[in-house]
Amino acid sequence: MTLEIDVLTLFPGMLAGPLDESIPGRAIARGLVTVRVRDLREWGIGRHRSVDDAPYGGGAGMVLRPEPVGDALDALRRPGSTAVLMDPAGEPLRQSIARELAGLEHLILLCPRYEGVDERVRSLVDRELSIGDYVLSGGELAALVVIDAVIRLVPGAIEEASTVEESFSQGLLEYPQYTRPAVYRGMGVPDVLTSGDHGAVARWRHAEALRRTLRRRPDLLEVRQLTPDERRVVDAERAAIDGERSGDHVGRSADEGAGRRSGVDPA
Ligand code: JCQ
Repeated sequence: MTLEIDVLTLFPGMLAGPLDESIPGRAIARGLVTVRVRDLREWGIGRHRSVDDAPYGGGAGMVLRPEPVGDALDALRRPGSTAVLMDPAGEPLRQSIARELAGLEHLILLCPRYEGVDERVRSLVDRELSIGDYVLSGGELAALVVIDAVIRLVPGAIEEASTVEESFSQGLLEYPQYTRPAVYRGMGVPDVLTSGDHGAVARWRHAEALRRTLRRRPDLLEVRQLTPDERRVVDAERAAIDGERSGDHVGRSADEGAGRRSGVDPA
């Protein structure tokens, strides 16, 4: 069972490099995944293979016409295909969506260019995905993000344990990791990690993941049912955070200065 991905783009050259490298490159070389990049202009209209036009009602820029997209999807679709439009107005990509897509047989990723797509294109696809609240010049980089997130979940692409243990599988941010040297620029390594007590290491890592998630992404904890042990860790950390805010706190916690302070984007 191999996952097939067709990418529809006006800039096929943007996809090749990243897919040749690292985990995607190896998964493709092993035949676990097939990625075909197709030039949308193959389905362009007329002698000039036109794919875009000015917006009805006026305004700046050009809009992707529906016919090339419709014809391309007609050519590539089969029973069991899922067509995805990359779009900042789409559903935000999450690990659970990547998991869903990794279980499909055939994925078609449509990469828009220009100021957007004719609204009727939306009726031609199965879902619309965003990779974040910013505008890209086109959908290619967004499609690469989807492909990367999906490929590493295909069985055999990476060591199974790494995707199971992974933070987002558990709905938490990652715990801190350390490697050699034991002291770097005066900064040591937590003693528990060199204690040889595997149970203590596992408990510490889980507590650190909870603390970090509370400080940096409290929204992730709101949608998570905590065990009594987890509750205790989170309550203690919340008390520590309150202490830091009330002013008597001196020094920096490990997570200070690295993440969001208010949750409001000042831009
Ligand atoms: C995806 N976050 C940003 C670019 C217009 C559908 O209209 C457009 C789509 C794109 C490509 O997608 C993104 C994106 N997630 O820019 C312009």
